[in-house]
Amino acid sequence: MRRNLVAIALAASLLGSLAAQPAEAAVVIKGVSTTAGFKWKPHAVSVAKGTKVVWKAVTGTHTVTAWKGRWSKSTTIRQGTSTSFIFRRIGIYRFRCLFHSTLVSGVCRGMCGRVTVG
Ligand SMILES: [Cu+2]
Repeated sequence: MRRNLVAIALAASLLGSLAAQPAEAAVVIKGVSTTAGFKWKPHAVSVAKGTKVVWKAVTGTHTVTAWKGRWSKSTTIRQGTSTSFIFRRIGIYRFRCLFHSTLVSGVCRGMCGRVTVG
């Protein structure tokens, strides 16, 4: 009986600490126009597990399209709108804009980016 009470108290404190966690911190990657064409700024970010990454189309219309890593996403964002993804697993995730990048022999050029989750 006493053991059960300890287990219940432990579970309650664990739940309490989970509930006290703040919402996932967000990292913002912006789709912008540069003299070298449209780019993601920053084009590479390193984040902790559980981080929400937000892509915002500041200038132009873009897609956030996964092309490498264990994830699936292809979302079009019109100027002024955004999309997001919460990265819950360690890994390297590459994305690109289908309108403003090329993918040739596994090399992305143009509007390409990378999220490293560690
Ligand atoms: Cu684009």
